[in-house]
Amino acid sequence: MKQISKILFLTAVLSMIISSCANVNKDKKMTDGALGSNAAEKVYVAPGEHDEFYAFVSGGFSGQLSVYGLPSGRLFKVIPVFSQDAEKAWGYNEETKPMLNTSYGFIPWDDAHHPDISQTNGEVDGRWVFINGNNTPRIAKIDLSTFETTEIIEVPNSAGNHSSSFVTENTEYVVAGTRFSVPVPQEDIAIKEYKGKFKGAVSFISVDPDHGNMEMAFQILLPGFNYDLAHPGRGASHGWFFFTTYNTEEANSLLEVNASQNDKDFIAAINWKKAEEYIKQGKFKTMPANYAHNVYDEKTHTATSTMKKEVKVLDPAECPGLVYFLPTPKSPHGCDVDPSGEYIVGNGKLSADLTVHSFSKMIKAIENKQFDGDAYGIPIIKFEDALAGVVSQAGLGPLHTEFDGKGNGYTTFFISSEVVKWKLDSWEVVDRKPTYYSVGHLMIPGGNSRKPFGKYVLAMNKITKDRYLPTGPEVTQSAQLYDITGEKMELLLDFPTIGEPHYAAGIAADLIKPRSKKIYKLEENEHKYVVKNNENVRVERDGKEVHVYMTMIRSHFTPDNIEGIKVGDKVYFHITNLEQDYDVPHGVSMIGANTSELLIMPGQTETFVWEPKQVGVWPFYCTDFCSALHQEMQGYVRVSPA
Ligand code: CUK
Ligand code: CUA
Repeated sequence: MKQISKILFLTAVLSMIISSCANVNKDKKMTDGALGSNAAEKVYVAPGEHDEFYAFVSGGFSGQLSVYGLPSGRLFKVIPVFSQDAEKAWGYNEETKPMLNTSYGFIPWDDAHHPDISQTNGEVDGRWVFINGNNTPRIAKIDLSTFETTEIIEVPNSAGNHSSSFVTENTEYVVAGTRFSVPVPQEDIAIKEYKGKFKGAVSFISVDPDHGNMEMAFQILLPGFNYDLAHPGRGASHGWFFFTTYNTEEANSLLEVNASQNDKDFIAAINWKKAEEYIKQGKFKTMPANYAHNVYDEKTHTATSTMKKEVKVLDPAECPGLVYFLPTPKSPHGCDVDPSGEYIVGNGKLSADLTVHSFSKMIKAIENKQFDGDAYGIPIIKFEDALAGVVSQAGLGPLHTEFDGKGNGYTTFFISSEVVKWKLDSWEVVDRKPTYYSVGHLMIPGGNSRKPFGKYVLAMNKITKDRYLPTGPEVTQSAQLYDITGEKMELLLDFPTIGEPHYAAGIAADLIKPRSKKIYKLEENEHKYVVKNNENVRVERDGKEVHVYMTMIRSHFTPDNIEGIKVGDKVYFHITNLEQDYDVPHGVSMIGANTSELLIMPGQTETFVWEPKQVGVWPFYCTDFCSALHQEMQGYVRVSPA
């Protein structure tokens, strides 16, 4: 009986999807009419003026993070994180290659989903933004004084690093979770042995409050469910972390009949302060684990990769009070905590309702030991005992919720393609607006914190269809900006995004701007191959290896005529940009070098490798139009027979 109603429900869902695609043109007319007359004025940022907010939008399968201004939707920068980027030589030059090292070798790609900005006292502080790589599990940190990726840590015992990267309210930890449970440690076993044998791990990566240095503090080994999304507690619930799960059936094949049988899956509530106590008491196991920890050092302008060998692991069955399960209907996806920390919203993606759990009721139920059995020794709290309320019949296919700090929640509905505004405490729906089309995440700047800037919501859509000029079979994905200052939301703007925008993090520009207009000081440059003036430029040979110590300044290279290079040599060009003015980079590129060009910032040193294959005289030149004499910025290398 349960099976049949499940199948009927899915059929209904599928027909909704099909009909929503068929309604594309009808919907479009609706939006044209629905656009407020002063929408243009509200997003217009006059030439020379600055946007009010930064938005960091994940690039999904592009592996990058892009930086937009809001409300204008202007794209400022694409930060390469889990990708090679020819524009910045990221992953091409000798300095940054180690950043993409993993226990599987050099992996210059990943699938980046969830950025989250560091917080102090529960408010976004604009120091760092973290983002997860899903595929080869990693967490990266981007320094918001340089907008460069400065640290990447691999996550062992994990696969499909999806419920990541979210920070606690003083950035004590950035947290990662596994989507795919796997054998831990990995072993060669039959896949149908999944149930009971496969495990999920959630990872608490500590962040040093002064310098941001990350470290794998500990992992908690959980039953073999899929840990999909996560959110930290805040305020009263600070010290807890919440993860949605699906496939609590522990099916090894997620055909609908296998994995969606249970009417309710769980939100795992993890008491990480308790975990810290258990770690202090030595209640952990040390497990062997291979994972890379890569750090970019600003002084030496160079990354180093270290391979780590073990990790501390806690087992909830041996640590009472560490983990509880909150039953949550219909395969929950998003897991969102409101600014007060009292409400935990679980969005069942096969549901029309949102389930809101109460943190204080959960604590009471724990104190009174009102449990409904356990799963692998983890107590299950009775659904009704922690329930705060239900936002019912709100739409179809709820995914994610954000908050405006004024008592409202905003939830995306993928299947019915809309953003729905509802009231905390009364749980009534007060507004809904269509998205174009099939929205995934949404973002209110500061929406993950105790103090959201409740002015705009940005919806990130999975399907674009007819919204832009067509560009062949591949159509750009898009974001849409809504004004949420009034009772009703108002659609203001569409803008295209890069890759697939899964999630974004936003912050008032004033919290970042003052620190980010920095330059690298030449006198502080400790690169191994720096030259700080033209007296020290030179070419040094060590067997077949040649090191060229070169400088660049408007508008010439020194030296610019290099001889004595032979076919079969491996030539390292170490080039220092001697400029000390803001915004005067120079580029360099060499014919036949497959290492991309280098774009070198004032005061910085970078290195590329060239392995000449043919005798002759070969030019190199500056790739960045730097002065009226940019076209004069060139040189030659003479290559003689071996
Ligand atoms: S997401 Cu990663 S599948 Cu809803 Cu956070 Cu798009
Ligand atoms: Cu330097 Cu163009």
